[in-house]
Amino acid sequence: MLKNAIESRKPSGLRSLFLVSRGDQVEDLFYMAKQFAADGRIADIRELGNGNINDTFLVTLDARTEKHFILQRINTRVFVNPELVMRNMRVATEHMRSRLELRPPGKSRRWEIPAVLLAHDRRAILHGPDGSVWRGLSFIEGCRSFDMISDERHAEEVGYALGMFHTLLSDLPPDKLADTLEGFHITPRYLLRYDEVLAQRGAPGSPETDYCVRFVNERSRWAHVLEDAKKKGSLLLRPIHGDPKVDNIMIDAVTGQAAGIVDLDTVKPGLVHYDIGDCLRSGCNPSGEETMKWEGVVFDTDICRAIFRGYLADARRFLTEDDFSCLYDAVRLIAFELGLRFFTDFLEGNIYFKVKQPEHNLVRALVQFRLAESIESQEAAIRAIVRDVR
Ligand code: GN1
Ligand code: MG
Repeated sequence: MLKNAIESRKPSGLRSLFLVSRGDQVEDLFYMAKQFAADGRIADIRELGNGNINDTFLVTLDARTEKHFILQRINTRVFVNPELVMRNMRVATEHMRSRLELRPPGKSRRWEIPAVLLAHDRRAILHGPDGSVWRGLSFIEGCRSFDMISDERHAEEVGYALGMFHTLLSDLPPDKLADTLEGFHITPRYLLRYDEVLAQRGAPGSPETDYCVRFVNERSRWAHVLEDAKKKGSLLLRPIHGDPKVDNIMIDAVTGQAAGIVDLDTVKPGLVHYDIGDCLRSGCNPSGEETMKWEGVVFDTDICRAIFRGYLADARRFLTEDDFSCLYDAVRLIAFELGLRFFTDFLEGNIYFKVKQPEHNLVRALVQFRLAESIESQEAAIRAIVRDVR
């Protein structure tokens, strides 16, 4: 895996461009990075985070001033219309920026919105020679993100960040955003796909896959809960983030406060419940979603309370009675849904999520199902938290 492109650069200097090779894909990272650098100079490029879809790099422009930006190769098998993704990103970020400007000066805490960078040719998307699709985004300086929540203060900041994000977009009509990923978070659609894949390919018989099949079967009727509420009109479409997991929340390294939320690919119309569920399922699992020890996975209700406390500080202003009544189901559902997506991808031969080994998606599914089970076993406690904090 590429960690530091400069370190592995050929010392001979004969090759002016660094080539990263992944399978038969050869990309010119430096060339792409230079398209977004004002004076064309790049000090360093490192792989950043562990996203399951896109490839993300942190580019250092000048080692002395530590100025960075983000370079990303967009996965066009998932985001088939990257132009539309960028358009949504522009609409959402411009709206949030104009809302931020209305805040009274001086009194507010730091909040940064990632900006889309234009390349030298003024385009927001560049195509590599092999058809790969690239973009540049601003980096929120002086911040870190974490795969797991460390304590209740961190949890409250994670919740605050999502509440801030929803609040800033709460007056953007959702139809100003395109649906860039059809079916995303529509659990019944994932169930249909799962049924098809299972019928076509079957599941390799093992205690783990048997557990997964049983787990999905026992919950397939209930899994319509949010879509049914949407159809009835009790839950409304709003602009959502789509992927507000813990490592997308940027924490200021000095103050420890949340300073922004990144990864705006899945900003689109949806239910805020998908976001709240995703934030809680990723934040309240102290083992992390990549643990191999899936049997020990539990949902931490202290962290859950702290995330809700942070989230509702702002968001309670726009949530309705019906919104509150579906929060427990949202938490349970998004853990179930992600497990279902991982399990389906495992059965299908790992074509959607990046994997490090063939059973990676199976283990990830087991983690999420175990988490969903832990959520179910603490239903009364989670409902009580929602009652207490609202
Ligand atoms: C994917 O690539 P990443 O990590 O930002 C996925 C999310 C999942 C997440 C699980 C577009 O996000 O929905 O919750 O993995 N994104 C997409 O880690 O499918
Ligand atoms: Mg993402």
